[in-house]
Amino acid sequence: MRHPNVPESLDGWAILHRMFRFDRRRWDALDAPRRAPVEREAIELFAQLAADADADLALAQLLGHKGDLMLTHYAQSFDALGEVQVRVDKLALRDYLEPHESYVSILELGLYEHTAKIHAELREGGLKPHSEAWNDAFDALLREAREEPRNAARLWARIPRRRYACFYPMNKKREGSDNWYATAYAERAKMMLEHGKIGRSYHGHVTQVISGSIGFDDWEWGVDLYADDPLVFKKLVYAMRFDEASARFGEFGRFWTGMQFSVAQLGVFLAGEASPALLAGDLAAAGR
Ligand code: 76R
Repeated sequence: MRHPNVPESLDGWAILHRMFRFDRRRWDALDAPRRAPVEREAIELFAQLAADADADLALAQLLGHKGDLMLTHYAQSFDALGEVQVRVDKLALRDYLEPHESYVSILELGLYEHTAKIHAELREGGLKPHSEAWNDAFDALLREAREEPRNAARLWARIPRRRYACFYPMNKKREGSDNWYATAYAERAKMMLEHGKIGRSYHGHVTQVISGSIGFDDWEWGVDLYADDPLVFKKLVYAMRFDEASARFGEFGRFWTGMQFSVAQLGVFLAGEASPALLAGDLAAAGR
């Protein structure tokens, strides 16, 4: 199970992003008494998911033609995500929401340094690599890391309630001398350390959620960024382009950018007469 080239990770929420097109013309053509129950039913489900201790849901109005509404779902397992997907699909509102894109991933905390340290400790402890005792010791150390309160809090953190959201998938390149997967562990670990340093200089200004999607979806990672000012995305992502891990190895998919809003504001989004807001209650619940 433990491959010497693979950095261990701690894994948390199963995540599903869904980007929909909203058929505003058809919605607008409905008269108010027909819109009301459709809206009420959707708000009820969304509010329930957003309040669930074992799940979370966030809504964002997307900018541009790549979709109008993004749902971000967190659940405890793929099975639970499947249930949530179907519950959303059974909403009457789905007659007006056309699926356009989606992304499946699992929240991860990368453990490059930790894994290297564990390797060294185990070697010093005289354990034979890949022996049963070696694997057991590895499991124990990872269990410890998982239970560390700071890590546990991040693995199961709620979706950050900050006004602006940006999502994009990415790969690490596999081309000639720029092949991430043919690069020595120690060198990758050094680049990730450097990456973390650049990232940390944005601490507080941005909340990033990295999720792994190798084996699940078309790209290798999903990157979610949340901030109170969209300019932070531009500055951070630009700075990261100079980081070796991105400059040499980063390959990016499409970017989705938009404004998060509260479930209670769904009616405002559907009516399209004002900008749906992220309400003070949601900001307070997220400790902001
Ligand atoms: O989790 C941590 O805070 C520890 C350090 C850290 C890891 C392990 C970290 C910190 N990241 C890690 C892993 Mn990151 N990150 C990205 C992108 O646009 C680009 O060029 C890349 C997209 C951004 C903007 C970003 C921001 N990070 C990863 C991984 C997994 C790679 C692997 O395992 O090989 C990817 C794909 C990735 C991509 N990163 C940070 C940030 C920020 C802002 C931080 C600091 C967080 C903070 O301390 O507040």
